[in-house]
Amino acid sequence: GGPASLSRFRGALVAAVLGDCVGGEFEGAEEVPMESVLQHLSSLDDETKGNGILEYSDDTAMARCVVQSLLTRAGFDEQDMARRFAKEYSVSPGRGYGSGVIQVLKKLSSPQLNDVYQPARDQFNGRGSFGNGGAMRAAPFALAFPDPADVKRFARRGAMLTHSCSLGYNGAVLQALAVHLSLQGALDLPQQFISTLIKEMEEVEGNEATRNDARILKEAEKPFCERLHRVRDLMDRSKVSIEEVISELGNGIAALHSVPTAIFCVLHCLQPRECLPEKYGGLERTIAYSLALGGDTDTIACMAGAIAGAHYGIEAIPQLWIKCCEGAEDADMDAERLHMLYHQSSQGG
Ligand code: R7I
Ligand code: MG
Ligand code: MG
Repeated sequence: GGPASLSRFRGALVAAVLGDCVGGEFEGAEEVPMESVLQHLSSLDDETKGNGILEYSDDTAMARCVVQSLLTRAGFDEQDMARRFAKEYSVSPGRGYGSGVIQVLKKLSSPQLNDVYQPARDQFNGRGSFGNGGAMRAAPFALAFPDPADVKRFARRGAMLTHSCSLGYNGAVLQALAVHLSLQGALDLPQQFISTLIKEMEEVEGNEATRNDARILKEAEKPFCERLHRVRDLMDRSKVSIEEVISELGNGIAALHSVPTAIFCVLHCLQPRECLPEKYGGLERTIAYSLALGGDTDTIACMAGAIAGAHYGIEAIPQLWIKCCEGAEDADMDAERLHMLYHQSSQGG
């Protein structure tokens, strides 16, 4: 479809859920042989085995809260979103939440709370979390707001409800921007895509809060920019091993070690790759490759899935994969509603 077509919205939201559900199998594994990945994925295609449904984790649980809040409030409402996070956690605490963020979610359910951003600020001795929990649920912001300034602003504030460290919330901004660009068809020109992201993040990271956090955590002055330059270097190389990707970009639970990695997975899988089956299309390649990196596989596949799904559209997603994943059909319906909200806002202003 063309820029911001319904197919792209559906692809983004559904593939994010798939990445989370199929990625859960390998979360935390240090080494994941491609053979195991392909075996896992082909078991989804086997209808005779197919009564097992793969459950979604916190990544999708929180993204669903973001979606429902944006739709119900027809825009960003931090009180409403915070309430939904807290409620979701209290109803289903067993979705695999990060060990730190649980404290925030418990505090957010207190009726005495008057600043919904305060619990996040109290994390990790007042520095806030740099985990990827803000980024893993950032895609819906790109599907609700056509103006990139809104995408950045609201993705940041939505992430800050749990992640007040700039290395956490700037990861959410980067992920939302990547989905935004992909939705416009920007992945047709991969070099320009990565340059645009670098340019955007130069501005996003050009402030005192970022410099301060980066200094304390001993990172480059603009940590995400530096990682995106590494992504660009890896893109330009004809052969890259999984080990190199992991050592250059990471596969961990920090936003800095997973959002640029997810972006790389999408870029690397735009073309057929030797290590991946020929019958796979780009979307399937992206998911499979993300899982083969090991580490935080559900989250990296979820984020890569959202970006890739916005590029390839819903038609690229195997029907049988959708059937196996909890919440995938819901995501498809939500995507349609977000598509309407997005196009309403682009008319209204
Ligand atoms: O970021 P968060 O919501 O976790 C998301 C991850 C995804 O992989 C999900 O799929 C799920 O598995 O969890 O949760 P946080 O608890 O805020 O951060 C995750 C972890 O990152 C923490 O439990 C810490 O181990 C680490 N971390 C930090 N460690 C030291 N100092 C995050 N921030 C800090 C920090 O400032
Ligand atoms: Mg998870
Ligand atoms: Mg994870």
